[in-house]
Amino acid sequence: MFHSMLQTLLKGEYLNKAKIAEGGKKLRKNWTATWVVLCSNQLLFFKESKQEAVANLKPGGKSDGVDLCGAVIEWTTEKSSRKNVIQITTPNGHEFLLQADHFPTISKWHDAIKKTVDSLVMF
Ligand code: I3P
Repeated sequence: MFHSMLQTLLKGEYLNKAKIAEGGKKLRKNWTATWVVLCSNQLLFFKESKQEAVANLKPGGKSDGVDLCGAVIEWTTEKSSRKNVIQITTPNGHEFLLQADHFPTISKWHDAIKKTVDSLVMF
């Protein structure tokens, strides 16, 4: 992925992430602490430290991400026994859960991602 033209909307932070479906197919849940960065139209996930993540934002850098265009973001109490869980569902059937023990942290990410998704609807 080429990230250099993307504007970073919300700087990185460690959140717990679990991908629970890919292409509509349910996956075994595996929570991992992931460095998450919100850009203009996508959410980027990094397994490494903050510094490596920043280095990887350069062209040719490696990351995993989710295109937020057409995505749905919602709070969920059904998909996990954990508290403070948000779910992101993409039009191609990928489902991710993001969670943080600190409610204001995840709430901030929910609001920022929702704002981004809403802004992309116009394009
Ligand atoms: C899962 C693990 C997850 C749990 C999930 C379990 O077991 O305990 O933490 O999700 O619950 O299946 P395993 O490690 O054996 O795969 P939560 O922590 O989000 O509840 P689930 O099957 O109800 O999703």
